[in-house]
Amino acid sequence: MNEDLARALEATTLDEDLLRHYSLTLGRDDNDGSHFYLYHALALTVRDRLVAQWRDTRDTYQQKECRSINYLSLEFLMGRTLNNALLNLDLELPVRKALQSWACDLEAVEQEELDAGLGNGGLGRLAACFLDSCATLQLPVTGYGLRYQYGMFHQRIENGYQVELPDRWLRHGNPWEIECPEATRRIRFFGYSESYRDGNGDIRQRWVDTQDVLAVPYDIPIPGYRNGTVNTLRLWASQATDEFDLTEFNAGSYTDAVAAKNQAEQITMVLYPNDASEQGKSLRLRQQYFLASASLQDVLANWVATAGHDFSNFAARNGFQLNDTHPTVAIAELMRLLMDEYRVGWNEAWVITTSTMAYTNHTLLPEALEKWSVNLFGDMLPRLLEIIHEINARFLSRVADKWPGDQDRQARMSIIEEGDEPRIRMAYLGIVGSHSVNGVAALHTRLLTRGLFRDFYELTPGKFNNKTNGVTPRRWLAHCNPRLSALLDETIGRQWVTNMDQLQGLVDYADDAAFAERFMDIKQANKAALARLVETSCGVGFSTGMIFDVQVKRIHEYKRQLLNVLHVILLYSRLLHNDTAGLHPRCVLFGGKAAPGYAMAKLIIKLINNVATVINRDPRLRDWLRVVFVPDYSVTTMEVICPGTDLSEQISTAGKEASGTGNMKFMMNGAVTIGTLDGANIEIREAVGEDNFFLFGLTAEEIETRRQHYDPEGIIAVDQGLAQVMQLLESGHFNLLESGIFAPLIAAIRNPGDPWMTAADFRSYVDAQQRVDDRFTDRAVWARMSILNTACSGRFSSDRTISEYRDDIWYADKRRD
Ligand code: 26W
Repeated sequence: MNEDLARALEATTLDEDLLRHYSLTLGRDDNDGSHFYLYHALALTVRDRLVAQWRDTRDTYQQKECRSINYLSLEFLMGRTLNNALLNLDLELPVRKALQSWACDLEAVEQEELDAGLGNGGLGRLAACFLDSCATLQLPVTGYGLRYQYGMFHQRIENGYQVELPDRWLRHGNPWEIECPEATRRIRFFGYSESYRDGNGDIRQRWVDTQDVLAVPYDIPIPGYRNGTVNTLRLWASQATDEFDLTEFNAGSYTDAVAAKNQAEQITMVLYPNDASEQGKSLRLRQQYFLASASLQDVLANWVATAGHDFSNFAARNGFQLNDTHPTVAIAELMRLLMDEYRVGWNEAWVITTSTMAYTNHTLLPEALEKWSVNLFGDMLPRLLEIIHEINARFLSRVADKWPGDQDRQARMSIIEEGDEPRIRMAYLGIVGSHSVNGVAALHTRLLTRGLFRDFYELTPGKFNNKTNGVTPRRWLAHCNPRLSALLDETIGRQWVTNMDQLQGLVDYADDAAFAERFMDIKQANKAALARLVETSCGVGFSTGMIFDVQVKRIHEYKRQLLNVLHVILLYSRLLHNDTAGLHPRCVLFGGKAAPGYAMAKLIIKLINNVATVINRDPRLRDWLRVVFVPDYSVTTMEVICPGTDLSEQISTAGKEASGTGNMKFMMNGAVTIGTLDGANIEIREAVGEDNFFLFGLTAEEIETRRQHYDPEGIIAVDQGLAQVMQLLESGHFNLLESGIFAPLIAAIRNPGDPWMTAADFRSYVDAQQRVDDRFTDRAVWARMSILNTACSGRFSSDRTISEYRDDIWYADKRRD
């Protein structure tokens, strides 16, 4: 960076810059003290400092000629930016000082920022954590996503039901983004593919008579932790072209023509709020192709600008990580661009594609596996369909070579699923077109290679690998839990922020009474902060002496919020009978959004709220049990929730949760997990030791065996507690004014075909909860477990995960096939 610029941006000029942005950039009176404009002025002040480092980072990467990785994702669940930027740039203290003269505290200013909620849940937040780790590890990784006008909907609860409200997060502008119109790309849709003879007499394909849309990039800086590196998140916005409506202009219908622009600008209007169920909507395919094509054109244009049309080194210098199947159309699009736009032959294009693409799978649920109707796909992307057919034909001949005559296997492995309505299996396209396929936790990867992707594993075992998820310790410990952070700094030094293995040093303090006391005081203060959030958002008082028992995540049957509710009802019933033997008082907190079209998930929310109402209004239970559903769960609310949690609920049916990442955030902040042997829970338990984890439930294998003769009626008949719970539910006790509304939930529990087997794990869950009460009652015992959870959470830093992507996938010398 040039020295004058560097000096100008030092923290000492912060006051002046803040005032300048407030009064000049934003044109406000410097004494009106608006928190809103102060937030904007502060964001611009901080952004100036990021921009300066941004250029340096680009120069450094260019000089080093390193391999650039492009992380393609339909979701980036970023949350707020200001707090994270202040932490990573080490600007918190100077900013606090600068704000003194405005008679305003930083926390109040931070509240002005709306979350960038451009994601549904785990997959989107993982992408955000990964960007933080890549910048911190100084890896040249660019995030590519969509600039949705409307992010994840806001949730309100009315009469216990979820109501969705639009999230117009850009309504006041976004001070963190920089528009780059000079890098606008043109995206084609519809039309048809034709062959023609080019100037050299070669027969080639071209895609003509298309309807085009422009992709305009907006860049957001991603700072590493105090290392001068600033990476980029590039989000594309759709914009109509001008010629788009030429014919209508000429016909004189000016207003109709302008109105028609809407169509094009629809593409990036809204994030699809479906977590784990695929709906086959054509607008969604348009989003996927729009992202894939714009991002690939961007990378190729940059390549051609320096290397010309020589692609021999392209794969050595570029890689793409596909976040689930959502952007896998990129595989066919890269083939098209190389062949049709840059005259590369099929074989060379295929080598380039397969050695640059890598695919991450995030779910085993069949309903989440994307399959696009061949008809719909062929209408919208005719040239890409041709390419996919060709990829498939060549692939199936490889399958035939390996297993001659095995027709079944060919049909099973075909990228095109045959049937009345043939469909493209996007996961298979992802596997065939990539050099690496990974799952997100050890169990998940094993289930992929033994189950869902078994045939592919048998064909190319070297492609498959595991990358257990992680979360960034900057946001999920240093920022969200400043009290604990300070204690860690004092006890083991500050290195842990970028080297989480250092937390192991806390093991020595697990039995140190004085340390435990301080650790627990911090938990107490964080519980008080969480109690304030609960009071403001739900009007229910949480007392910090009680166990804070928390389940926050998307609402889904497989995650079994229902099992948690059944336990709450059991406690309620015991308390009504004055049966308090061995019980410790509890506050049970739920939070999470249901996909708007997912009726069962919405009904689970209603049940939680109705049960909460009955319990919270009963004065006899006041000191024993409180239940809330915190509305509008988000990244920002999690930042208050996880530091104040004692017990982390990770209770999915074994084999269904690919990894989970909330489980890791809770663990870092000293919560103890009650959980099944599912996803990363298994690795969490291994890391912390079985004594410091409340295990229950059937294993993934046992679930599959039990399924064949699952008999919930039999289970209920012999389990008094469960019978009592079902009796209360079925009597209408929680829905006196709304007769019968919970019938579908009751039927699901009693159904021998219940895929989530809630009743099967009930008794084991209740027993584990009893062990929680026993342990919690002894403060020293709980403190020890809690400290050990933080101490052993190092493995779940996304820095560890990203180092593995770097070593095994992005910079592995040997490309796999
Ligand atoms: C096409 C509809 C759709 C939308 C989102 C299908 C599937 C998804 C995602 C795969 C759902 C998701 O977020 N999966 C979660 O990914 C996390 C990060 O790897 C894991 O920790 C969670 O276990 C997994 O459910």
